[in-house]
Amino acid sequence: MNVDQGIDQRRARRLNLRQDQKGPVIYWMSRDQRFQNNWALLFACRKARQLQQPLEVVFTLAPSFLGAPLRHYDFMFKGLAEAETSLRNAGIPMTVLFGNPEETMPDFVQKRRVGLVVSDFSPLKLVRQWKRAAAAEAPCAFYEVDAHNIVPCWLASPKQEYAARTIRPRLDALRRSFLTPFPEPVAFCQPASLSAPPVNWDELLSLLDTDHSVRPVSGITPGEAAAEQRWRSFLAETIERYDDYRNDPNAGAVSGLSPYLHFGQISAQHVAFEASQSLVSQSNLNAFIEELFIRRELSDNYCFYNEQYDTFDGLPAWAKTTLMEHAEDHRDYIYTPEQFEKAQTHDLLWNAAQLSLVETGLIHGYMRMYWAKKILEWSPTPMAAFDIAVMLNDRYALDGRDPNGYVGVAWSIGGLHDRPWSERPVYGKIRYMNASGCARKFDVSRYISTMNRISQTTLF
Ligand code: FO1
Repeated sequence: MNVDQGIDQRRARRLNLRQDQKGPVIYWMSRDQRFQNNWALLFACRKARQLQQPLEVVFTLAPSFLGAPLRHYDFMFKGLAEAETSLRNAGIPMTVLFGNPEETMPDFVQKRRVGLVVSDFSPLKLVRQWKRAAAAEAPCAFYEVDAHNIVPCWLASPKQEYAARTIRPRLDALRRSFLTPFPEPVAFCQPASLSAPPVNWDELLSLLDTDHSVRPVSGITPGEAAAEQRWRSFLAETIERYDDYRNDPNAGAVSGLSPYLHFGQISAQHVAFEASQSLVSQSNLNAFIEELFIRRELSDNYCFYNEQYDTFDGLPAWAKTTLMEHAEDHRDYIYTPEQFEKAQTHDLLWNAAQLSLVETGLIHGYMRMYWAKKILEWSPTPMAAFDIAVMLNDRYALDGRDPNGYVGVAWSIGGLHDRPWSERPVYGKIRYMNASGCARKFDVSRYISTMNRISQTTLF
């Protein structure tokens, strides 16, 4: 295993076959928007030291991104501003390029005579297209470093995995060599010229083509420091209740890290490593690592190997077959996307889940499954259900537009990574959930009144 200064070389792969050139080293930050515990930044820094070149960070801001509304840019920009400050304090300037990344990045590489580019890793096809175009045009070397997963996605498996049980042995086999602490961010390479003024985030916000009707959320503080704070309090006060209470949305027993993980404001590896070194009981550690490591990396695996991850067509064949066999079944209720969006169904529990999405940008993991399955039950077709669930999740959930979100919808509506269950109307053999099932697990009326109270407060 070739570990060079604490960085396992298997974390990086080449996106073109050109050599490193003489010129500044660029970390093209996209998914992992943080200073600490960032393999892509550490790899770029080591390269800069080797080549005796300055290191710069570039963020390419697209005019729009899969329909992301103001809520997400507000959260992301506050996190990026914090990362910019941390980088500046380490002598590393950060530049934001506004426009289509397929054009702005190649243009930057040319103009600045860049020596080599290091990008982080996202399996989303839009981001992969940006990098494919930029790497093809770049006259210099282009590396991709998976700073998001503990085991680099392309190493975990060479193909789409069927379920957690098939990827788990592969991830477990590599866990020992990849679930490590991070090398200290030693004094970063020679400070570059920090003459550039700080990024004007407010001006950038005004340039975006984004829907301002989905307002910023108030209940969660963005950024790397707040993410770490959230993690520390979860580890100190809550993780011991995780296994027993994680499916109870009233219990507040989940980490609340998913928006921070989505924007890369905290490292999953850092969280998993600290958890495994802590005194937490084995059952709680196993349950937490299953979600944070196995399930999350299974989601990246799905999106990486299945380009139809965001559509009904990407679903397993058995699931599409059974859902289509029941596509004509009678539906007791049918709602339009607007009725779903405005939480105007007959089901108070479902409406409460939708209200939590709209008002807080968060929905409890167990409730997201119930929420998506009822969209299947009350939509005219399974294809429509899939699209409505993805649209609402991406529009309101802070962790939307994320592999975890696409896989969550595909699991709930399309049996992805699940198995066939006993056949029933509309669902076919897709696993069924209902309100009485929820009532067996938690106090439904308490959840409903909590969410209604939240929506009252934020409405006025
Ligand atoms: N990443 C970028 O590199 N540029 C963007 O303009 C950008 C916008 C954006 C908006 C909403 C959102 O949820 C994520 C966004 N990302 C952006 C983050 C990044 O692309 C993430 O890697 C993926 O969303 C998740 O893999």
